[in-house]
Amino acid sequence: MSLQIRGWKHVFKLDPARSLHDDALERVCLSGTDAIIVGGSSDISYDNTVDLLSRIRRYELPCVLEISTTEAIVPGFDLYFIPVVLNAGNTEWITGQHQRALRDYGSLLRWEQMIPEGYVILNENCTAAALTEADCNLTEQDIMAYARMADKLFRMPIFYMEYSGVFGNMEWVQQAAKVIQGAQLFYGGGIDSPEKALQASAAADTIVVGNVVYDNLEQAIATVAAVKVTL
Ligand code: 1GP
Repeated sequence: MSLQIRGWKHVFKLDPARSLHDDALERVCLSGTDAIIVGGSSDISYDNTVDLLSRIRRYELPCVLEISTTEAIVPGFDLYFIPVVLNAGNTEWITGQHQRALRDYGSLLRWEQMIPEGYVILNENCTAAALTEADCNLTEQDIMAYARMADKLFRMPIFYMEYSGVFGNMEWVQQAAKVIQGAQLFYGGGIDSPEKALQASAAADTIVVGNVVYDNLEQAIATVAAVKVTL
């Protein structure tokens, strides 16, 4: 199937390792969001990923797996996002795991479903930063260089500014949007209200809303309408 991510303004990211009641999942899936990304940084297993996919599949919206461990590559998603952490200190997260996965499964993959993400992790206190040993001590110039690296040098379809857990520097997101020509700019981190959703959406092409789904469902659902009224 050919699924267009280009028009996505808002996506929810759900963590297979965290529990979400059926009623809450229904509200998320019927919220009007453009898609669900399934992903997380710790305790992701094949079983909890299959379980969450099968529950999301009761609804019609697109469902993407953001692969964070080769042990939990579950068939049946619409698309697979492959993070390449450009500022990782540990090369496992740039090409290490990717090379091994391709060595083992490369001939079996349906390439039209695989979408690489040029990732820059910008919150030094998040789990993903610790895991990847990311260098988060970056200037605006450093970040713009990563934006160009993803967009121009590697021609990745997505450049993802990841502030997971905190609301980031929107001026930097706006600057990245100016620098990028072909890639789709994803922003994620700390969007916990319609106001922040609107701000982030003004800067990035696609906003990713995660934690607030678990912390305050009403606010999470309200982020969708905030973005949709800007359409
Ligand atoms: C995390 O970018 C997402 O990968 C969303 O971040 O959980 O802070 O909303 P939050």
